Amino acid sequence: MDFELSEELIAVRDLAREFAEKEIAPTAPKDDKEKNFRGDLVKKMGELGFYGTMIPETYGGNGLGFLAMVLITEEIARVHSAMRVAINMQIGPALTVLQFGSEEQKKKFIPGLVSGETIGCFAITEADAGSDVAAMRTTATQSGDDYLLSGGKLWISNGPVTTGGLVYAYTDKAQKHRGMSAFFADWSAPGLARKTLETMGAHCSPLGELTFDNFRIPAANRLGNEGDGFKICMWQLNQTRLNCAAGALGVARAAKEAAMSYCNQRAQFGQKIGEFQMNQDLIAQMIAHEEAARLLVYRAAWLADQKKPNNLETSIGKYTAAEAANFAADAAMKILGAYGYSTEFPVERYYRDAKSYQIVEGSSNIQKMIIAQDALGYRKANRA
Ligand code: GRA
Repeated sequence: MDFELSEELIAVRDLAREFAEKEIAPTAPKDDKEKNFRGDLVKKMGELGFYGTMIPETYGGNGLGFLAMVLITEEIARVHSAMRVAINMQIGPALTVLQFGSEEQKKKFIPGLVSGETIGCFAITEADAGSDVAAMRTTATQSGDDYLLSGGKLWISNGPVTTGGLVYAYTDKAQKHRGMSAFFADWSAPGLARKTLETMGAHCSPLGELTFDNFRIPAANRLGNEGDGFKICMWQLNQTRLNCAAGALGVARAAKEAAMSYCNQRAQFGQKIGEFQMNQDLIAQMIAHEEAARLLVYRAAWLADQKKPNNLETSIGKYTAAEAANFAADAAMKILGAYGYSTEFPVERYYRDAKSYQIVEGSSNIQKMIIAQDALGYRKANRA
């Protein structure tokens, strides 16, 4: 077992850290308050190759691997969690097309996502289909050379701004999950209405509702065969879940750093508040939870880089990292008191953003279900 990062990975991590601190951090509070979508930063991250780590050079990537993606994502999320979502919106569709697309589809869709020219997304969730993906109702009916989509998607990251990404719909509702299909949509096609939704956190990651009224997708944009959609979706979620896990590490670290710096600066009752054992307890737990989560997330990424099954390990990593982020944000709030609660300081943003990690990409309860059911032999988590 080797716990050292290679020189190449250290260089990538340092590049992401420098970019995050110089380009994202200075305006993060303002961007959060004003709910700005920073398309310029999304483009710059593309130019730096942040979306291409799992993509071969043929399609515009750099092939540095999953661990590189995890390192980059943690650094970005540490300064502004919402900007981490932007990474996932590019890599999710790019990786899925790489895995399931035809050569023509790969050439057509992947380079734009990797460069940030295309603003990506993946539209899975619906009003009545969150944890239960198979309960979705959107249908895709073939009409000549196109499919026409009816229904709608809810809580779609990048929904208001996406230009091209994945959408899942039933081509045969009678077949339950085996009748689901996956498509790559050009969101400028007719038949789409978008609405921006308001949320507690992740303000710079625009969230939307998409309504389809005979929304047109060329049949040539279907990934795989009709009926492959559910398995494609499960595969995709396993990749994008890892990005969320890495993002949660970044938030946990940011909250811990804020708490530690305050502990050494603030004095009450004649001593630094870090000298109080109750605060030391919180600091120790923050460190232990964060480091445990990081090792689990690295293990999942390492398995992915070895092309070994890793769904179970990804769920364990995502669950642990999401809980570590929430523990840390809550503990930082306790340590900073009014300065944590104040909107003039970043801890309340960490607190709001941390919450999203217990919800997105399979809630903490879904991860626990996957972990426990695998252990008990009710459902196999790892797939080839
Ligand atoms: O027997 P079969 O041939 O019908 O196949 C079954 C099973 O073998 C079938 O699907 C197969 N399957 C898989 N195949 C490949 C199941 N899992 C996998 C897999 N990983 N790979 C049906 O299986 P099932 O177990 O009966 O399915 P289910 O009970 O309907 O659902 C399973 C499960 C609960 C795990 C799934 O629905 C799930 O993961 N739910 C969570 C949904 C989720 O993560 N949503 C995320 C939305 S996107 C988002 O949050 C964006 C955030 C963006 C950001 O912040 O970055």
